[in-house]
Amino acid sequence: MPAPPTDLTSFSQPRYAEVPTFMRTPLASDWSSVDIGLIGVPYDGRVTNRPGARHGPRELRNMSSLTRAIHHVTKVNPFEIARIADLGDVRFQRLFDGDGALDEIADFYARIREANVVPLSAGGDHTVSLPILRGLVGDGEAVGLIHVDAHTDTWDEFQGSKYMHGTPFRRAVEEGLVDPKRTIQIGIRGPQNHAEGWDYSLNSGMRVMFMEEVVDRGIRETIAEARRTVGSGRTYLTFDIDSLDPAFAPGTGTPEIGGFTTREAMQLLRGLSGLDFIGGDLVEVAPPFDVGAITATAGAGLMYEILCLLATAFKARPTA
Ligand SMILES: [Mn+2]
Repeated sequence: MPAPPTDLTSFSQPRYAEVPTFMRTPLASDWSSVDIGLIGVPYDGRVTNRPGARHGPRELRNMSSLTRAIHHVTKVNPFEIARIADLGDVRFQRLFDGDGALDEIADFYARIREANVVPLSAGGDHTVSLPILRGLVGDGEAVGLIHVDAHTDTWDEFQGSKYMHGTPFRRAVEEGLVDPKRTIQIGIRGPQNHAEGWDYSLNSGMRVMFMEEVVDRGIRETIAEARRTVGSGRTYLTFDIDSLDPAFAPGTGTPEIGGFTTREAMQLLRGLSGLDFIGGDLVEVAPPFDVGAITATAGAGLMYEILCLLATAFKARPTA
């Protein structure tokens, strides 16, 4: 019997073959030989509208089988720069136990930080970014944040809960994980029933670029504004797939018309190269509402763009 292939990044087997890990990277249980970890966070217990993002990681893994190595614009090959592996999913044992699932996510990412692994995560609903930041930042200095989304996700609460997918970045500021003055929210749009999310973002010092400003000034100036806002310090990147227009990402819980094209999103992400990213996530892909894997295909492609950013930042670090 032939031995199973151990080096799928060399594309030794057709891309539709074998078990679909993220981007066909090896599945690693030993994190000591991993620089960048691809991680699934299959949790969607805190959504206000359509659930389904719990199925995001599996479908993103599937569509990411199409990933190739060398970026066609920057010529960056993240797989040459860093040791990249699929670390599997965050495991849950307290899924229905209060905030147990969020604690389990935070514990997982605290171990990721201890292991010196740079995480690229696939949600899950946007709630998961809060426990990811808790684990990753811990008691350390607040990080900068680039947040691409249709919504600010800075509500105070919903139905009496402080922890749901409309609140993570308000909590992250309150908990000292994120520096609001080094935070930019890009692509915000759509009506709200209360202005409190927008108000909180602006009053806390975040730079909020509503979609109209992005359209008026263009992607290049949006990039410049993002780079200016976060500066040279440690920064986290969070990308909500509902920042894309529903034409490009129908499979999501809270679709909002008037969003980015996939090409604009790629250009935007590419323009952030060279910033000191400590990790990133792509959230809110909900396969039950997807059509012909449009959303998962976009999500997998954007994860590759983010991977290139993380690998470039990793390479620039003195410890790399
Ligand atoms: Mn969001």
